[in-house]
Amino acid sequence: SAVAASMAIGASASDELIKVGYAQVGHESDWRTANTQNYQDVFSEENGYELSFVDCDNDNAAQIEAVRNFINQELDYIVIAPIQSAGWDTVLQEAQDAGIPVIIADREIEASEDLYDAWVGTNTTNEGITAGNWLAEYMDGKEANILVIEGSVGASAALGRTDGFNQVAADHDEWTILDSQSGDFTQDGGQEVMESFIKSYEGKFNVVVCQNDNEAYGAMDAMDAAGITYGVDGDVTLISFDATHDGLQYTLDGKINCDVECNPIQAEVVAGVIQKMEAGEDYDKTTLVEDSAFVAPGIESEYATTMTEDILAGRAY
Ligand code: GZL
Repeated sequence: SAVAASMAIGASASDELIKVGYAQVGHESDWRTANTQNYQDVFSEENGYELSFVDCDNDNAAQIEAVRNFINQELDYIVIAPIQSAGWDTVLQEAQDAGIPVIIADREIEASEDLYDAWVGTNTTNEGITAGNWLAEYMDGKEANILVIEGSVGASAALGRTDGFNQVAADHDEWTILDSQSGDFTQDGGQEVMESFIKSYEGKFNVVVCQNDNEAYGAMDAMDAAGITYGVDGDVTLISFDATHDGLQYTLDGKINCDVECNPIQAEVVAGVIQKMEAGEDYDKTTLVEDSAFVAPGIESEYATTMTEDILAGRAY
């Protein structure tokens, strides 16, 4: 069941503290670690919050259970970063019946908008489109035989990136997507899928798309072990998502050709919505957290910024 690290921060006079529950996806990636740290920094006692944080360990049933527990604890607000897009209607109705506002964060859900009060996150379909547009610019009409390591099955971040990239691929007859499998947004998953891809497609692929940086690290290990070169000086063009610190270091080093950003620093925005709810003020139902993209030195692009040491030094995560 869930790693219920219920860290109720703020013991003193907790009735003055705003009680917020955060049902977090898990601890699958560097992105997730940065997102968790951001929430723990923002929803601190000195900022007036008592945070109940549950790491749901990428387990959908456990996440639903965590939300039910927040309802039973009669928290003031519930924030959910949904592992899966589907299956939320029932527990969201329970939260609504209990009069507890719900903010969906990071990823999207398929439930009716009436069942939650606000959404804060990124547009992962646009991230997929950015990756596709960059590849089209970079390949400049050359043939691309593409392998895709997808994120967690059923996660909107994976569904969106796949959908966006495929929208662009549909315009390129010279592209073939040889295979597409889930690496579950983890480094081990990326390595296992890449090892399997190499067995089936060695010598037949020249592009690998990893739907997050940790999968890319695993894919790089697998390609290293097989003597396959990648990056700006390699045989394989490597695209990743998240633009975490290590991902951008690899991009700066030319090992990752293009890293599409997905910003995990979202807690301030969520706190802003909660403060407006507290004050009875109007708030935005939807807040999009902006993304960009980065490419290796030597690559000029209309869709991405060329990495420099200064950019890396200035990154928040
Ligand atoms: C994206 C986020 C994804 C990251 C992965 O918004 O949900 O989940 O891309 C993380 O690193 O696992």
